[in-house]
Parts: sequence; structure tokens; C-alpha cells
Amino acid sequence: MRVERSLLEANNREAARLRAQLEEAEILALNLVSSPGAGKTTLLVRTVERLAKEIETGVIEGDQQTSRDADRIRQAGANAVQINTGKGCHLEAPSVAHGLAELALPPGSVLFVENVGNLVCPALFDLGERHKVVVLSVAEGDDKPLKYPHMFRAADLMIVNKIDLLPFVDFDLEACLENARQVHPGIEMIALSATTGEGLEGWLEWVSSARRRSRASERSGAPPA
Ligand SMILES: Nc1nc2c(ncn2[C@@H]2O[C@H](COP(=O)(O)OP(=O)(O)OP(=O)(O)O)[C@@H](O)[C@H]2O)c(=O)[nH]1
Ligand SMILES: [Mg+2]
Repeated sequence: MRVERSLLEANNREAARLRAQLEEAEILALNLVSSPGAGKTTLLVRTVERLAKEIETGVIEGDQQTSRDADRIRQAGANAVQINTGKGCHLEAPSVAHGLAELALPPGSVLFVENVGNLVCPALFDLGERHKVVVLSVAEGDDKPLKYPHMFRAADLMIVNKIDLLPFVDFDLEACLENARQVHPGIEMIALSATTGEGLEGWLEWVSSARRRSRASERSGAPPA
């Protein structure tokens, strides 16, 4: 228990340092979390392709093994660093700091961190991000916010992905939002299909507006929204 606490404290210290560094460098960092296979990489591939003309992006990919996800992002034309956690079930702030140094992103860019697929541990670890974004796919069930409340409490935005599958599964979008708001009243929701592109615009606008807000607060020295 004491070991766990000191691990978390060390992580949080590094995350605070990293957050200050990101703010100074005017980089918006978003930490994408989900259970395995909810569609994080598919969404990121689409996102970096679509943002390419207006915003520089970089991606840190966290997986236990393989560089498959970083390869997918590079094929989409963005810079990516793969971090393999081995037996680890989440990314920690020092690895993200190394990844950020390798990406060497310019001011005004967006850093996407794709965490290891897991709805439990990544909720505990601050990576210096401005927002955690939780991705839930419709095949997983609309009760997940109630069953994994820590993750949905930690996230500012819930993306409900794979809405192209809604006709085939028992998933109620309104019930899902209600469940999420029970554990986190302020959480926002965007429903989309990373495969067909339906609903993608709402997500792209959310990213652009988070970037504008973060740059404005950095200039004014105000605390993050
Ligand atoms: N039908 C449908 N399939 C999707 C959608 N988004 C992703 N998928 C599929 O879901 C599977 C998993 O997608 P990934 O993008 O690899 O999911 P991930 O969250 O990155 O997975 P991990 O990194 O392993 O946690 C793939 O077969 C995708 O093609 C979607 O919107 N609709
Ligand atoms: Mg992935």
C-alpha cells in the first residue's frame, strides 16, 4: 500500500512538471483511454489525417507489446512514438515526458496520448494532460460508466464510438449519458463512428476548441479550464 502510494506520488510530481512544460510550450495534450479495442487508434488515424492541414499533431502510443498502433499513425502521416509497457497496464508520466522529447512538437500543436487499453488503472495516473477523453464503444454496453466510475469521473469527454453498430446491439445512448452524468455531472458526450466518419466533425471541433481555450489561458496565465 505504501509502495503504491509513493509510486503514485512520484508519478504525480512528474505529471505536474510535464503539465507546466506543455503549457510553456503551448501544446495541448489529450489522454485517450478505453477498454481494449474501443477504437482509439482508428479514431486517431482519422483525426490526424483530418487535422493535418491546420494543426500539427503528434501521438504517443502506449501498448503492452508491438508497435502496430504507432505504425498505423505514421502511415496516416503523423509523428508517433511507441511505448511498450510490458506487464504494465497503464502509461506513466516519465514515459510520456520521453515521448514528448522525441516528438519535438512546435508550439500550437496537439499531443494525443493513446493509453494502454484498460478502463481501470489509467484513471489513476496523471500524464500531465489537459483532458482525459474516454472512448466507449457501443458493443461494450451502456452501463460501463456505472461499473468503472473512476475512469468516467476522471474524463472530461466521453466518446461513444462505433455508432454504425447501433442497429445490431442493445445500447441506449441516452441511458449511457445519464449513467455517465450520475458519476460525473459535467462530462460531455460525442457519439460517432470512427469507421464511417459519422459524428467526426463534432470531435474535431471539440479538439480545436480545447486547443483555442488552452492557448488563451496560457497567454492570460489563468488556470486550465
Ligand atoms: N464497426 C466499427 N468498428 C470500429 C470502429 N472503430 C474501430 N473499429 C474496429 O474496432 C477494432 C479495434 O479498433 P482499434 O482502433 O484498434 O481499437 P483500440 O482502442 O486502439 O485498441 P487497443 O489499442 O488494442 O486498446 C478494429 O477492428 C477497428 O476496425 C467503428 O466506429 N465502427
Ligand atoms: Mg490502439
